[in-house]
Amino acid sequence: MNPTITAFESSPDRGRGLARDTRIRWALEEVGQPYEVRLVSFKAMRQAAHMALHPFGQIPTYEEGDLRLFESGAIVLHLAEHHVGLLPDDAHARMRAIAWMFAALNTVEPPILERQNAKLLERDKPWTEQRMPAVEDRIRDRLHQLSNRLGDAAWLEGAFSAGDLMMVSVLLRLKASSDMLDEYPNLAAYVARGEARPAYKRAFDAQLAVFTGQSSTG
Ligand SMILES: N[C@@H](CCC(=O)N[C@@H](CS)C(=O)NCC(=O)O)C(=O)O
Repeated sequence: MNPTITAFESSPDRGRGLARDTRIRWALEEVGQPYEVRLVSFKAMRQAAHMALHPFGQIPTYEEGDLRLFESGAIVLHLAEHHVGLLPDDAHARMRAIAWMFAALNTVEPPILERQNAKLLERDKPWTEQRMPAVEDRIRDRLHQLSNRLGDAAWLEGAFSAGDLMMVSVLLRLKASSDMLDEYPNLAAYVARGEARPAYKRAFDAQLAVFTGQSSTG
């Protein structure tokens, strides 16, 4: 039986790939694991059946046999641990790739989300315009440091890993709403390399198909 993930029935980003089911689909595509998708409405996300799967009433979730998971990082890590292709064999290299997953979610994504929330949820507040330069500087600090670390390498730790999958996913959120990434050509190229991966393209197309109504296979 294939694993089942949840995704928005009606994605607020209109299929631009920013909802976090995209990163799960991408990981599934990278490892060649077919999957099912259960689409959920905002109403259903708050109902008991979904809340039992996800304590915060969000997507994505992941069901495989009697395993139930939430949090995109935990789901991608589970997939990477149980399939070949997203984590190196060497124990230290493997942990470094996992550290990059945490860095993406815990160090790079928060300032990007702060900006997004300010733009989307607080744009009418008097303080938003005033504090935006500081919010964007916090993103630039992280981009600058990440850019220095990546240098002219293709990926963060040797071969493409779950760490890159997560970092590219997080940077795509910034790319969708700002030109800031273009200030760091090696990061812009890094993200483009991620987007060019056939597995990413399949994942993107599958989530877009939910919005356009075209059939897709997971
Ligand atoms: N930290 C969680 C965040 C999950 C999350 O924010 N999901 C969004 C979609 S990308 C969601 O369900 N938003 C609707 C809501 O919070 O009501 C993860 O990485 O899975």
